[in-house]
Amino acid sequence: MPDPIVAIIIGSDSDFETVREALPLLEEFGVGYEVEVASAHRSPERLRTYLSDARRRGIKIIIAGAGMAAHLAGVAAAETTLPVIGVPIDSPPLHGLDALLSTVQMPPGVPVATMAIGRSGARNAALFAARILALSDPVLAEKLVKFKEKQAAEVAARSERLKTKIGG
Ligand code: RP5
Repeated sequence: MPDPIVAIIIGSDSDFETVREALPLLEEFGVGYEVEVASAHRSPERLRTYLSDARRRGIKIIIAGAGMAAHLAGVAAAETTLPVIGVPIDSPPLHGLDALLSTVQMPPGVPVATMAIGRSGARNAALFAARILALSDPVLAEKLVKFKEKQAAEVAARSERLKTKIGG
């Protein structure tokens, strides 16, 4: 695997089932990543220490996934100047609406690019990270063009399959 340039931090190992959706996409694009559990609430010192040398270690983008009163992405954006992409995790009992509002409603001056709740958000976080990195990586930019083409072809194939199924 290439050296990590995307750091995926999660508030709990219970968040991993959701954010793992990002991993195959990052691998498909050849983007190195690392995964770290560090909670803004339960282990603030550990989180601060991890973030303090992230840029020096070569990390370019942080994806932060957390549930409930999710402050992980916001704290990451407060502690670094790296771009932070937030993924609200759909934990019970509010199924992610709590995490969405906690992640998206940042005060002016501390930006978090907030994705959709749950697995869709995790996938889009990987794609969004790849788009940022592709600004200075033409090979990656070409991979993103191919990805879009493949995705569009899949929609057409699904349409054909559906027509065959319903005889339309
Ligand atoms: C948040 O609390 C975590 O991000 C997780 O989504 C949620 C529940 O954590 P666990 O009780 O499963 O460790 O901090």
